[in-house]
Amino acid sequence: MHLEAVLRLSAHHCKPAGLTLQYGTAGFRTKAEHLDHVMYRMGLLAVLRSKKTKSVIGVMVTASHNPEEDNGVKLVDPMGEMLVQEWELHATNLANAEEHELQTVLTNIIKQEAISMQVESCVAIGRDTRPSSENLSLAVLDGVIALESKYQDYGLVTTPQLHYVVCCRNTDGRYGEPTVEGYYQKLSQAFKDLVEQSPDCGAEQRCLSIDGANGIGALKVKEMEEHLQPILLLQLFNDGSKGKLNHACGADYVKVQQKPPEGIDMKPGERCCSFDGDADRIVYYYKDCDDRFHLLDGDKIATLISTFIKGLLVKVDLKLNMGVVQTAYANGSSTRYLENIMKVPVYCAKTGVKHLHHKAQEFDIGVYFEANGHGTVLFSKTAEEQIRQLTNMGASEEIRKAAQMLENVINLINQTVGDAISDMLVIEAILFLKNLTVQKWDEMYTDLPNRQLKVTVSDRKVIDTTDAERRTVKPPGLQEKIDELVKSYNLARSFVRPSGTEDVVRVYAEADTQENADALAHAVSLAVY
Ligand code: NG1
Ligand code: ZN
Repeated sequence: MHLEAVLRLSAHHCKPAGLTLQYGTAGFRTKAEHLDHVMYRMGLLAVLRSKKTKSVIGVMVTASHNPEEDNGVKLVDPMGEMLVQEWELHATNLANAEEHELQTVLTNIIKQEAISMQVESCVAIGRDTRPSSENLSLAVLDGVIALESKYQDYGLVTTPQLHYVVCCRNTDGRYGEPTVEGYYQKLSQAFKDLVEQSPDCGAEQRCLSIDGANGIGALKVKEMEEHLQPILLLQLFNDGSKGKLNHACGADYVKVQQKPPEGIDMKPGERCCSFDGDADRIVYYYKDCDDRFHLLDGDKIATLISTFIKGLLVKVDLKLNMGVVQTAYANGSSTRYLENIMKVPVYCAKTGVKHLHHKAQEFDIGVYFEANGHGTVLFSKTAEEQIRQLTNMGASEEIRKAAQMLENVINLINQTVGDAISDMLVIEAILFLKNLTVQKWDEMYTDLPNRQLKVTVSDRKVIDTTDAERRTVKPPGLQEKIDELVKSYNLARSFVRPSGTEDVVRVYAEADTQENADALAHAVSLAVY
């Protein structure tokens, strides 16, 4: 193996001795100044992964909803999914190798994975709008160049757009044209086809206010806007021209703080939504006439979408099984509504999109959403084929129409990963078709009041969980304490888990009133501390 170029270029991206990081649910994520060497090495790893899979591999530079000073990097696998678990370990080993160990660690990965270095490779690179992202993506590029690989730099893109182009590149364009323009074309066409049959609605119903979190999503919505007119009239706030990325705005802020972002002009009853910093999450909200804030989070989105799809499935009379996948953070009311009223099976997965994605793949139609607004719908090959067949030769006009709508949903939803823009268009289309206001959608069920808190502890790893993170097994006695506290409240539920992206323990509690949810969360925090 000739790795001289790798070692020579690595001298420009030296690892600070002793610094260790872990490839977690969101890839690597930390302060931007600690990431240069990680980026270079992820460039190297992407090339190896590309050679191993004989496919284009994506590298996205972003830290999503985290503060502007942070950054991060994620690898995207051939079909646009997250990097496979076994390679997360390679990523961690490579990122943590001291300079003098780099050659050995790299050679070990090549050997262990039996990678033939002669195989061609190609890496697709994208980045968000953080000030640090451009230089960090150049460091990724250096790694790619060091291994003499082909690459394409897509520049400023949302995370889901990069997942989309990677999937297109590896499926000979069957998923779509592998460009950002191709993404706009595919989505806007599917959106228009889907809403074609909606009742004529007034201008008010066609207006949507978007909080772009001062990030890449804002930029891309501006680019896409003209494709959606005149059906959808978008008003963009926090477009990045003034404010700081994710600062007092964006989907995470709105969800965790349970209040509107700063910088948005909200009138009573108006439909608003917030993207996060890399536009893979979305939450909706509105203010009622009494100035009360109402949040429609990932659970409400999952409910809206699965109800709509289920309705169409009944019409086409296909025996396709549909399941909804949530995490422990899903509001208890949403789970009860889906199971008891909608009669849809619901599953709980561990936090982190890859866990939900894998579970959702077990169904013909798998709807998955994290409460924070990250999610999508997956259609199996069988489901897609059966639906497509009916669009050509449905037994009746009604069946053909319903099948056509399902096909439009398939084209509109970004099946590779949660996507704020794509999810927004699916939601908007359903609201148009069903002639639903945001208030009516909100009334599907009433969320139980809930509270999320963070607790800083000396070592969050002392907490170990089971049952999709709903119960702790370590430290001894903690679960018993939580059980005891939960007993003293009505409709209560609480759990704690170590965060995968921050050095904190997260506490979640829900109960019959906000005061009780707050009190329970507080009491559980003290038990953790
Ligand atoms: P952690 O920090 O492990 O809680 C957070 C989100 C996840 C997911 C990841 C990746 C919550 C409670 N957790 O994970 O849902 O989005 O970040 O970005 O929202
Ligand atoms: Zn994100």
